[in-house]
Amino acid sequence: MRKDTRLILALDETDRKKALDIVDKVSNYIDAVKINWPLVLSAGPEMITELSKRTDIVCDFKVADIPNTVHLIVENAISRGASAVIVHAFTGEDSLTEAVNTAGKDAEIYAVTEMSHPGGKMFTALHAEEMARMGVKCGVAGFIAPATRPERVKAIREIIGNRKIMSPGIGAQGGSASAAISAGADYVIVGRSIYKSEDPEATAKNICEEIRAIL
Ligand code: OMP
Repeated sequence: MRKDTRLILALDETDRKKALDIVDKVSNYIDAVKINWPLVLSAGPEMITELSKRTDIVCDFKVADIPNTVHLIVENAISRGASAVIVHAFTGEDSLTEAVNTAGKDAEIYAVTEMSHPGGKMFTALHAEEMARMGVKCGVAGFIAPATRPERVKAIREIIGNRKIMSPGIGAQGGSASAAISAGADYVIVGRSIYKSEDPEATAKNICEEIRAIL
């Protein structure tokens, strides 16, 4: 995946036409579109293929299952055009290794360490460093770490060397793009602040400028 603007659009807009329109408006300002269940369930998995013709697609299926099921989901997402797939790390080494092996050279696997919402502190945060070390051992391309707690992005960065970090939780969840990038994130993931904005293009542009100013 390219690393140019460092902004990834979380396209959780469930209206297919509106979703495509937003991507058109912000396409100059994003490195990739992240697709999660809301859009896939409302507009169908064909959206992965359709959008992959315009930009890189991160399939955020937060896969959390036994290795065989992980294999089937990751393989399907990649065959539809995903450049990266997000999986949970708490499922353990065998499931994570299966995701990495399934992706091979065709796509990247990102593992969730600590979730960005308040509930993320209850369980995921307690094992985030351990999951990051396991992810490195399993050969994942990168990790998801919370922009709502930049100090935790920094902690994960110290463990994972030059593997990548995508950081969600900007704007609607209270985090800041520049703080996440300063803490060591490669990309910020932004959803509602852009797709619910009156002017998605201007909002995306502002976030890019905020990031560029600190690089
Ligand atoms: P907004 O809060 O609307 O910017 O959206 C954030 C996006 O990132 C959503 O698609 C979430 O599902 C996703 N996300 C988190 O918010 N927190 C996490 O800890 C992990 C993710 C993710 O894996 O992308």
